Amino acid sequence: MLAIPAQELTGELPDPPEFAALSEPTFVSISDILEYKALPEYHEPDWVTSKYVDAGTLPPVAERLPKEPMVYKTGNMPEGIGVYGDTMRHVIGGRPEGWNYIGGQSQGWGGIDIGLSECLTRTGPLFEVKADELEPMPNLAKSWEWSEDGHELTMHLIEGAKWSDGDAFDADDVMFFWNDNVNDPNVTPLNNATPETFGVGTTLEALDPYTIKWTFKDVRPTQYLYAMAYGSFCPGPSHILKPEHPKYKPSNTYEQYKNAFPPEYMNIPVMGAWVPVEYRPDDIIVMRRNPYYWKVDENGNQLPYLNEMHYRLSTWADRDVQAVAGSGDFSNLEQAESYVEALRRSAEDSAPARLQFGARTIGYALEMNLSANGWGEPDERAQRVRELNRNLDFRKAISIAVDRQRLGESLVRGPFTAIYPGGLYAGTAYYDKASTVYYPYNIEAAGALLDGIGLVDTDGNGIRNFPDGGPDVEITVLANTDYGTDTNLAEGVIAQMEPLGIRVIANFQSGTARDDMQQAGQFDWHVRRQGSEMVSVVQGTAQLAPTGPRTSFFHRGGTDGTVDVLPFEQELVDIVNKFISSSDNAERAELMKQYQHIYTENIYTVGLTQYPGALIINKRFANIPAGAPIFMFNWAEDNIIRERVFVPEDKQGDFELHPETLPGKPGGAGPV
Ligand code: BQZ
Repeated sequence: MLAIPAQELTGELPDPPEFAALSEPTFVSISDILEYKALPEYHEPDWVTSKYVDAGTLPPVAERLPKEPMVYKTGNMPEGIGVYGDTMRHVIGGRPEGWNYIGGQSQGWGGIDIGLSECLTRTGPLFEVKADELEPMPNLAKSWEWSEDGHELTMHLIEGAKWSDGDAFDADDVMFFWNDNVNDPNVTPLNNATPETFGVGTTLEALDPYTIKWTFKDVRPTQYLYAMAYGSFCPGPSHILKPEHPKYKPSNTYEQYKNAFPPEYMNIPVMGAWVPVEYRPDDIIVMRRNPYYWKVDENGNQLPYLNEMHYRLSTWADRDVQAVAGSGDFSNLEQAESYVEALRRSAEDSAPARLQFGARTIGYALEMNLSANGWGEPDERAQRVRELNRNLDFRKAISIAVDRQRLGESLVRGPFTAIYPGGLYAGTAYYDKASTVYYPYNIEAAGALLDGIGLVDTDGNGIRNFPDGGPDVEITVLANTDYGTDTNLAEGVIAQMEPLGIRVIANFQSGTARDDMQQAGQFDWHVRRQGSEMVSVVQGTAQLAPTGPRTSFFHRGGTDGTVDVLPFEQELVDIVNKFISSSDNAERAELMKQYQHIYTENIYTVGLTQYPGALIINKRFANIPAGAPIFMFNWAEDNIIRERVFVPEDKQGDFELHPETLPGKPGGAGPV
């Protein structure tokens, strides 16, 4: 068979169906949202004063705050200054592995780690920042300046802030995170906090307890300020973690360090607004207000307004159900199968929750393991599959055997889903349709391509064989059983490969196991919900290409530590590195057009479907920013700035499980 010329396989990418998204945010400057300054007086909930300060077990609030706390400006708060009280009842599908986030443990997602882990900068709320002023917000780093030659970035940490147990936050915490977690090859912090995430050859040093200095190879790589936000630069409590780290406690293994603070360990010190004080397996995590939280409103009220946070340990689908029903308070509606019912219930006047759709920022792709030099220690079968994955004609055949329209409609009918060819999402800042190559559904041409590379059914059992009378082509597909959408789409891919004569076998795993298998490279194919790098580009940028041995989700370093990138991948790496080192917006936009063209022309991943998410929040809450997307630079748990959210007194529920209590001592039994 003559190879079918490429131009016959490409086609016009249909525009996504019109979808009336949510109300647009009011675009502001970062200085409209917050500033750092000393206020003449500070306040706290009355019961904190009467039960703790007056009893002498807690210093007065002014002594618990930094010299210049972060001050949220009233003008940016939709309902203004709030009142104390009530709880936000989250429902999540994950489960806590333990509290050592920087050691690589998940707390179950769903906003727990986002609430605990304060990071050098913050990007979630950037959805409402003017496009021409876009840069990460200050957070633990309150200001920074570049050196004349642009290679050095000096950052000033907030001074006098404390962990929730009263221990000082300072550069020791930052350097422990950087030296003994990010740069210790035996530690794998969560969310891709790897050295190359901050640029190969980048160094960091502490100049004094509140000043750190980055030194970069590139000139003014402002891009790295995004990597200093949540998930990749959120220091942990070094006074608690360091004593368990093998470098300081040689009798400990790295596994023992990672697992030194199991879910039962209560009151882990945090910089976030709430501290875990109760854990009931498969039931609930309860968190109480951090009495040292370093943020206030313009009247000097120490935040958060909400005294308590719940994380019901259930399923992600149940999160939607409970938020719509009113027994839960929050959900990111992201599994399209439940859209119609959620919309119907929320349209009723008596509906307890507001449901607001955003842009199409949820998307799924089929990622093929492209490593042929040992990542994940493949056996002979898996190695053969990887060689196939690295063959463009094979990826083309798989891509044009996928009927994306039908896949999307299998989740939900209506104007929600759109054909997704892979790469940057339509409708986002750096997307350019003209740069996007699309290979429409063409099952006949798919078969011809496979014939052309020698995959034919030599033993007549309906499954194509590897060349020279090899075994049947059998491929496993990894998917996350925590989400019905993940496994439904994977089942759809399995079914659509049958007429092509490729046997795909389900390898469906729960969230933590799935995350571990992906990190370890133990998969052939993976149906994965794409990250913020495909939505914003500036968040998670290092994940856009194998810019280092541990940055890509589907192509990492092999047994010799190097990534055996394909030629087009090297082009993507070069483009991403240029993007990161450029501060010229026109050049960055042009680079992303090149990226999108090379990515989609080479079918770097097989895009499947994309659709909008919807934020569901109980109507009693105030200060929910208009137009908050469930996912853009980060998830809505960060975007809505929960520490400013409050419930007006006349609407407060009686949901607090530990009213008028505060976190106890680290490792202690719970709230006191
Ligand atoms: C949102 C998010 C907050 C992780 C997780 C989970 C993990 C992935 C991803 C989402 C959950 C919710 O997403 O689905 O709506 O609440 O937690 O962190 O899918 O398995 O590893 O990347 O963020």
